Amino acid sequence: MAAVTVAPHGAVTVITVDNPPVNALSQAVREGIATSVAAAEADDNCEAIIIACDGRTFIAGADIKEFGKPPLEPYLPDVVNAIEACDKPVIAAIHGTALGGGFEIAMGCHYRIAAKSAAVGLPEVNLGLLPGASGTQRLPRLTGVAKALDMMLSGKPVKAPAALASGAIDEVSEGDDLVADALEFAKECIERGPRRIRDLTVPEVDASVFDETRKKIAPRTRGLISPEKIIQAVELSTQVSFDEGCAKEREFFLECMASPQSAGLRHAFFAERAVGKVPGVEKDTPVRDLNSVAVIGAGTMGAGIAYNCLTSGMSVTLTDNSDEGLERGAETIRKLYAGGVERGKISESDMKAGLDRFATSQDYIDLSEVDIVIEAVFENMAVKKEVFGALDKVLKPGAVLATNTSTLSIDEIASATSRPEDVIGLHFFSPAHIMRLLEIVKGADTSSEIIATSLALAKRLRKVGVVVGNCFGFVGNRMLYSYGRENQLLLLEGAAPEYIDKTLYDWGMAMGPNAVGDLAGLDVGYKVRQERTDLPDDPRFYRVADMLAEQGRYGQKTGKGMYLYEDGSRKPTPDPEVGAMIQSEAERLGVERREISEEEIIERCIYGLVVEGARILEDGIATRSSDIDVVWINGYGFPRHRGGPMHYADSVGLDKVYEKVCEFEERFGSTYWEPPALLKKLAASGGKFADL
Ligand code: 3H9
Repeated sequence: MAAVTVAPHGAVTVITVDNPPVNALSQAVREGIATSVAAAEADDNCEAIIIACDGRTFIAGADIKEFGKPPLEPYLPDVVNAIEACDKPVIAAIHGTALGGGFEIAMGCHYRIAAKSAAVGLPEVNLGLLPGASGTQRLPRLTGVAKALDMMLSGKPVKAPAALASGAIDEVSEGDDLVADALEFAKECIERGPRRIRDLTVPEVDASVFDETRKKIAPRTRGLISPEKIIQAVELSTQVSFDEGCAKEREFFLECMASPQSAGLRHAFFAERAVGKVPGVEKDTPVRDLNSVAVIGAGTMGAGIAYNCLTSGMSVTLTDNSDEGLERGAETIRKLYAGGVERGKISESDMKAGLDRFATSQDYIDLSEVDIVIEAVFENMAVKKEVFGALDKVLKPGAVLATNTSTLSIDEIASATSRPEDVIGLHFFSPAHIMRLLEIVKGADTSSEIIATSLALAKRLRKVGVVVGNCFGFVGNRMLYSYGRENQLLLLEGAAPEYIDKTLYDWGMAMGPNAVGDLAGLDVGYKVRQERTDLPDDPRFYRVADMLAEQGRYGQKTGKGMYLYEDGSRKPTPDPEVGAMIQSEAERLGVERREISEEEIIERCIYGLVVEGARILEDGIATRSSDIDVVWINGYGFPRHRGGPMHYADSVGLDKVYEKVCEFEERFGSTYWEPPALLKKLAASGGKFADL
């Protein structure tokens, strides 16, 4: 089937793109559009041209799979320019989403009509790029600078009615038949003749808008190249000719495309789409209907999960073993809703409908008809087994039994029930209604139907679900132990908490590990370590965190932990007392203190992650290395533009990583740094984790 087909409709030629799944601009599509437009232009019977798409969407952009490979003619900017140069009116008929190069094709057209449900956008920034087919020069001419900057820097698509109001499109189709409406609109366009965006001037704007925008976006674009390039390109649209602006845009685009940042972001894009493909879980695996959920445990996590389910349209029963706990949980949910309404994220009526679907109970008997339970009680095996044993007695057949444990064995929890095939881990990350990651932990007996159902639930909750195997800490927390271990050792060896935090923050982590510890509560990890029987025989292991927890310094919640938090503030202030405590503990343990470079901090913490990630792959706990990347980007604040720890290691080169790990083994011993066989093998063969 040809990717582009042509059909005459009286005096109008309709060019239709059909390149599933999202009509990306592959070479065949570019060529098909270019030759079809040229043929229609040469056709004496044709008075106007419509470019439309089959399938679920208008063109969703350049074909990202072609990026990084040698470019093939015809190039997209040339195709867009050829459309615009056509002497017959060309109209884009947009349904679904016209994104990136797709919207640039639409802006090459002389007119744009969109279905009411459609959206247009330039999301290249999410891939570390800027629009590269003259979008930075055309959009400001259509909408003005401020709107254009907003669309390109946020990457967010704009719905048809708002796009119409801003001038990005010319007409909204209210009916069910977009092409029929486009044919009608074409009559008007024939009267008006071609309207070329290149001939428009950018509306006047105060030049200060560019610096103001830089300041506004700085906190969320830390270390990124492409947002600055977008601002520069749009600024040029107000200063130089259209063609000069396009030439500069091309230069910026190629620079961004060649950057490791764009490679990391593109990797993250495909990695997040690969997680849905789980070996043994076929596409047609039946998925259970989940409309009602019971959340067991009304603490911060339980309330967050309940709120997340409510805002996704489910009915929720929250349970707790104390009246007080239940009331606190319900209050948290009411406050989250009120906050959402105040910020304009939720309407009053959605809040009311959500709270109408919300109930509390202290009796498991009330849960007999729910479709799924998510347990979020205290992290203790005996308690969890008791809860699951009791739930097993009351839940209807077919109900999903999920635990939010962050470390404990799913199989042991499942053993407390008569239906281990229905038991699964759903590991949410705090705050549960915000963090995008859902680690889906399959036990030895978990059925593929329950895994498929959990993946569908993740989507419904607007999360990325990653299916992982059952071991202590699964993927995320198992690796966190290695990362945290190196942080803790570095503290004893002489690096101050704020120095380590700043170094890793500047490298791109959302927060430094010591600030994270204080936020999560140092008592939490302390209690988990107390329960573990498999920890290394090393008095330095998490010694600083244990020492602080033993002194009741739990972090933000007690006003002091690794840092001080004065007068209820959440801003960490270095505490000289902690410095002195660490120093005397290091002396007691005979740890030599020294100057530590930023490079060493980064290499020890990040390669600590990579080494554990390689072991996780060896053990078959993660399906593919990119799944590990998705876990760390979405659950642990790993910089997305570095593509996740395994992609980062691939980009450094596994031979170099291996060499460094061997050096650390020499310096610090084999307990933590013995290179995994997989790393050694890949390093020797010039391979990558991504090739596995
Ligand atoms: C660009 O255009 C640069 C230009 O300015 C200049 C060039 C010179 N290419 O997300 P889904 C695949 S940069 C190739 O699950 P949804 C995706 O991998 C581009 N493949 O569906 C998946 O494959 P699989 C600017 C693509 O309905 C399948 O399609 N455009 C592309 O949830 C379904 O994807 C963008 O950044 C692509 N461009 O969401 C848009 N897009 O089934 C990126 C998707 O094998 N795309 N695939 O796993 C999206 O945002 C969403 O895919 C979309 C649909 C909203 C379109």
